[in-house]
Amino acid sequence: MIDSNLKSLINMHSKEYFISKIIEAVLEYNESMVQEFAQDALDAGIDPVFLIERGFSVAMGLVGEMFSKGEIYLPHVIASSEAMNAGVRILMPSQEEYVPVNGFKGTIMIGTIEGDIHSIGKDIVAASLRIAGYKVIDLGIDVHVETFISQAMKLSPDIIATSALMTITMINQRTLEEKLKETGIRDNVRTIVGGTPVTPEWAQSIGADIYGIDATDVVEKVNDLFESGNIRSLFADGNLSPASYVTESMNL
Ligand code: B12
Repeated sequence: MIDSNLKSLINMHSKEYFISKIIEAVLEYNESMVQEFAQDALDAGIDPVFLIERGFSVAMGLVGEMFSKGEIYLPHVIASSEAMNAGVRILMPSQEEYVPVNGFKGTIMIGTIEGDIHSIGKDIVAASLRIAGYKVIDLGIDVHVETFISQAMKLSPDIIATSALMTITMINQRTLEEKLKETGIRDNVRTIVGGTPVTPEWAQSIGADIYGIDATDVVEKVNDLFESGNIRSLFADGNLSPASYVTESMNL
């Protein structure tokens, strides 16, 4: 029988092995290799959120740096993000066929904020939240503040999460906070903000409830929120139909 120290040593090494292989395969834009290693890592019992954060996210961070330095070009960014998405699909049961045994822990509406088309970080956060047991309604990129408001009123998420990758688009996270207040639904929903230029100070200054630095951080904070029972729902008002709750992930 393998003693527990040896077991954790083996697990640690296989984790490092799979992480390095996943990063390598994404950097080589090799979708089938990415999928193969993602499946093998899952079979070896490695936590999918760990694989996303330490594997896919790190790989895409490297791609971002190389792109910024002019070492690679847009087609390479697209090819590596397609390889990442292929791997993430292996880790993540598709929302259509997947309902956790005990039901979803909650519903999170996510999108890249108005004016901003960066999708990679948002996709990583959305995938991690799905794997963690949340129903994720992904509104896509360049999501107008008005769309967040109208979809929130229709679909009653517990949380609205926005991604901003540019300083000029962060401003729209503030506009969203203001519009949520104006429309009278701010008290019934929690907000999360993230993305490279976003800071805890920014989150606090605009009145967002949570700042998330990355996918692991946001999953931890959202779990804490739900476990503490400190969550408000639009249903509490009794003026929104739970029937609207069944809509699946969407790309507008
Ligand atoms: C790839 C990329 C692109 C790709 C995007 C492809 C895609 N499908 O997303 C393309 C080429 C299309 C692009 C376009 C542009 N880009 Co660009 N892009 C990048 C780049 C190189 C990488 C971003 C990335 O994907 N990183 C990898 C992911 C994994 O990291 P991430 O996004 O930070 O996400 C993590 C965290 O931030 C966090 N997170 C992210 N979202 C959320 C949300 C929530 C709720 C939470 C909790 C956490 C969270 O968790 C994620 C996982 O850990 C960055 C530079 C860089 N090195 O960051 C520039 C960058 C963001 N781009 C920039 C610019 C200016 C542009 C353009 C305006 C360029 C142009 N002149 O046309 C356009 C944007 C047009 C528009 N209207 O949006 C600037 C922004 C500058 C600024 N601070 O304002 C940057 C910083 C480059 C630079 N140094 O100038 N870009």
